[in-house]
Amino acid sequence: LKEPASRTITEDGRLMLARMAKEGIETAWDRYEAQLPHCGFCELGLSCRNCVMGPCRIDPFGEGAQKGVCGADADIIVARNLCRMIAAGAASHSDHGRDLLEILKAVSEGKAPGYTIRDEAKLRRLAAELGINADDHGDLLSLAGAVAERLEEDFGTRKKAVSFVKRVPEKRLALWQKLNIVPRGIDREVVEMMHRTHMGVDNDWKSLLLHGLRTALADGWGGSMIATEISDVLFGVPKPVESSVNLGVLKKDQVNIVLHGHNPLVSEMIAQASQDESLLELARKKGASGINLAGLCCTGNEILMRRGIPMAGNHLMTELVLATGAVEMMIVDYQCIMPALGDLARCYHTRMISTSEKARFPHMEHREFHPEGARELAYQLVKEAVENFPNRIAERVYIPVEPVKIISGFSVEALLEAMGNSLDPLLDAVKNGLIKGAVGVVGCNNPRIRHDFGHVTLTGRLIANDILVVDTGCAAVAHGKAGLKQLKAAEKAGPGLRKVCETLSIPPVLHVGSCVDNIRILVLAAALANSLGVDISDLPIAAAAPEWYSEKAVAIACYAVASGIYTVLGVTPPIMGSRNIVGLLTSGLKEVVGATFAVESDPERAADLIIAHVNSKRKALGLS
Ligand code: SF4
Ligand code: WCC
Ligand code: FE2
Repeated sequence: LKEPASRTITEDGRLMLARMAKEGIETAWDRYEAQLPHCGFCELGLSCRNCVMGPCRIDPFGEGAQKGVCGADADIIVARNLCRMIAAGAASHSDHGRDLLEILKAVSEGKAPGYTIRDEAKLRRLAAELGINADDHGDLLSLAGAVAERLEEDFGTRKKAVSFVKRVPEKRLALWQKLNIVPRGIDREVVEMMHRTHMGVDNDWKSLLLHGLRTALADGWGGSMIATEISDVLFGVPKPVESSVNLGVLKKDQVNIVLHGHNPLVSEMIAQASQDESLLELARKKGASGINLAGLCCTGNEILMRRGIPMAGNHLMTELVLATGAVEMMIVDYQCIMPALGDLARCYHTRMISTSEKARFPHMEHREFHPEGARELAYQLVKEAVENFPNRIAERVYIPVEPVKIISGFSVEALLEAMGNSLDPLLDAVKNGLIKGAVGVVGCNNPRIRHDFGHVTLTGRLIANDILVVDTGCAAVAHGKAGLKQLKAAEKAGPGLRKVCETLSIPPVLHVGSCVDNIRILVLAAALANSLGVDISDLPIAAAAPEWYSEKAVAIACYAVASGIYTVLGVTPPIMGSRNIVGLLTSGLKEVVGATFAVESDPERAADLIIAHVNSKRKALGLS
């Protein structure tokens, strides 16, 4: 029985793990340990199963086989494997973006009752940016249809570049043009990557990796950007909002519905239904004092950012939430939903509902959402959750902590508004050294790293050194639980950052959203670079993913670096089998795209790397 404190730094996590161990309920940590030791070939990226002449493995010690059956060496195999991870990550974010466009299209055709254009101003800004003349469209719905169609074209093969490369600073775009890595079509780059990595196609590790960057850029400046922008149109641009986080957001006396996954399409409908007076009345009849929604992972981030719906936890907390015994229903869409959840829920009264045509899970009930019937289905599901309340076994309910308060909702638009609709206050603070720089701390949890330790330690060090932190995804939840998203967290910041936070009434760690919302950081970085007339790689900024696990995180890290942002990974990607590739990614890329990766599992040392990087960029800009 592993000591819970060695697995997580969080109080709710520790208490719940202890309880689950006592009840003999298995978690991701237990399954992780059952997998040890990991396969060394796979960890180094040296195994290939791209065809059935293999699988093949390269001996890292140089004694056994140095080539696969086809003749691929370590460099080719490592590059192909990494590139396929990028393609899968880019595909995931981008397919999520496409689903939003389909809803926007359905709204414009009147085929999605319940959904609407909640942010007309943003739709009009986007239309203008895309060169769509609003005067050609009599009404808003027709304009929405035109925007959806224009962005749907970004997925195809007929364009020279995806629409949002317009936002890329001039120098950066010129660099991409020179390298021939301007993303053309989102699907095109992903498909081309699958093609190139087939046996007998691209066997130059450098050319593979360059297309890897292009594929990642098709995500960052394509699919993810579409996902965020269209979510803002459909559900509103986030504004600062107060909420709370950790297992304590579940309520003993209410019907608890937990929303997990990534796409706000389902959760927004559930949020509407949960306010229905007849359902609230039904809840009271069943003995509950209300209907309480809570989020997990990025679906949680989406509804937290826009509606202030509390957040129950991040990736490694998703099983632990069920073990509270207080969840009437968990509704999932897709991505980062462990297939273990359905089985675990069978120990409790919890109903588990999957909703996406493309995502099914063992021991879940499949209730598919489509735009036409989404509102009715949401109503029905909330009703069934309420009806499940009397089945809760009161003696098994365990909600071990009180929630922690947070402030969320810092879209770029909201940040600008807080600064009087100008970037100047931020630029001035950077110039006069009150703020040394800014870092995006993002990404997942991973049982290889003590849960939330990487995020909280790194971020604590950064803000203490007057570096503003913006966060997304599961990192944001970790920071929230650690109290870093409150105004009083400014006390933990260095004197300069503290002053800025107090002047603007913002916390030192700003929540900018879900994982697709990492593009908000790109948009902000591009705007800062443009107003200084420099490239993104000249800014005193960086990114870090201290506890990443997913293919999506690889795509994000690659588009960050290709956009000129130095990125520190806390978990080693499977590339160590190729000295050439490690060299390129951690140093050679500097000459190519003006930024590199670093791998550092110790968050204290990661902080040192980032602080040194920020200071060197300041010096180059002539700032002290
Ligand atoms: Fe082996 Fe080459 Fe086939 Fe990979 S592609 S499994 S290295 S033969
Ligand atoms: Ni984004 Fe990582 Fe969380 Fe999943 S929800 S676990 S990709 S950070
Ligand atoms: Fe996510």
